[in-house]
Parts: sequence; structure tokens; C-alpha cells
Amino acid sequence: MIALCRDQIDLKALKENTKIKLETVLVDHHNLSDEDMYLMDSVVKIIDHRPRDERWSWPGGEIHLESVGSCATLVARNLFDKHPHMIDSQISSPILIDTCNFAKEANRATIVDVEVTNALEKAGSLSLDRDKVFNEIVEAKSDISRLTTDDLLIRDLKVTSGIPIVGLPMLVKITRVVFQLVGQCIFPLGMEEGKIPDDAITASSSYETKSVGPQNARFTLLPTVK
Ligand SMILES: [Mn+2]
Repeated sequence: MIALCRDQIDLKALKENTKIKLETVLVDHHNLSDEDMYLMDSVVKIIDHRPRDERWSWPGGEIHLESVGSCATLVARNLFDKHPHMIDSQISSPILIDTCNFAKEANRATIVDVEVTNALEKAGSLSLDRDKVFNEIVEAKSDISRLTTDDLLIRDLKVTSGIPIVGLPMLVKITRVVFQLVGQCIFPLGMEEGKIPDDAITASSSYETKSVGPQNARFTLLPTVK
């Protein structure tokens, strides 16, 4: 199986190439970002499980919009219907992850997810031990031991309106002591009673310093400790 990322393909060049007709299938989304708007008239099919966005109607396109736990379920069903020889049972892996291994508490899986996964397992050689497969994937996904700092920064990177948002994994441990301090506000922690002085609180910009400057970022203002 070959995994290709979209930035490995020069879609713009393909679009501008007059000798070919670029056909694009949007999967797991049905809208285009500003930078992808040039693909607008190349979209021939939508396969998505998100709630319908009325601003994107895609007239003339083949639309498969259905609220299921995993978009991979819809992709697999589409392959069963149109290209059964291309079915690879590994496609059930993202379904396991998206539905949290069909856990009742997660309440993500629909009957369609279940049926398609059963069909995939029947069609392929994948281990039928779903718990084992699920645990192996979760373990592999959370293993960052071989990633460099650069890898970590781009690992879950999302770009929204040109703004990169890094999804950095971080282990947060809240001890009971800290929770008690915060939950019951037993002690002020520097901001409230002013141990942290005004000039130690900064902001990259303020509309008007006196009224909305960073020194106003205190929940409760008590007399400053000198
Ligand atoms: Mn999705």
C-alpha cells in the first residue's frame, strides 16, 4: 500500500495541464479552503460524514454524505460498490480508531460502521482480534520516541486560513493538592493580590493601554502588595 500526501502532488500543475482532466474527490470534508478554491470545478465526488454545510451544495457532483462514525466506512463501502478488487481490509483500522473500537460509551459507531467492518474482515486477512489490532494502533500512534522536534511540530499540524496550529502532545498531570488550591482558591497565586507586578504582565498589542492593557488581566483586583 502506498500512502501519498497531498503536498507530494503538484495539484496546481495537474489542474493547469490542458492535456488531462483533473478529477478530485473530497474525503472527510466537503468544503474548500481559500487556497484550494482553484479545484472548485474539478471536484467530482464527495465522501464525507460531517453534518451538511449548506453553503457547499456541489451541484453536479456525486455526493455521499452520511452521518457515520468513521469516514473510512463510507470510503470502504464506495470501494465495495465500485471497485471491489481494490478493497484492502486494512481500511478497517481507521474505523476502529474513529469509533474507539466500537465502544458503547464512545457512542460513535453506527450500524453502517459495524456492517462495513464485518464485510472488510470477511474480505481480508486482517486479524479478527479487534482489541489486539486497536491496541496496537493506539500504541503506535502514541509512540513519539523516534520523532524529532520538527516531526512533532508537523505531526498534527492544522492550517486554518493560513495560520498554522500545532497539535503538540503534552502529558498534563494534575495532583490533588494543585486541584484543591485552584478549586477552592485557598491561596492567591500572585496575580490576584499583585505579587506579580503590572509591568511583568505583557501583551503583544492592546487597543488602549490604560483601560484594556495587560495589567487588567487579573480576575479580582486586590490592593497591591508592596
Ligand atoms: Mn472525520
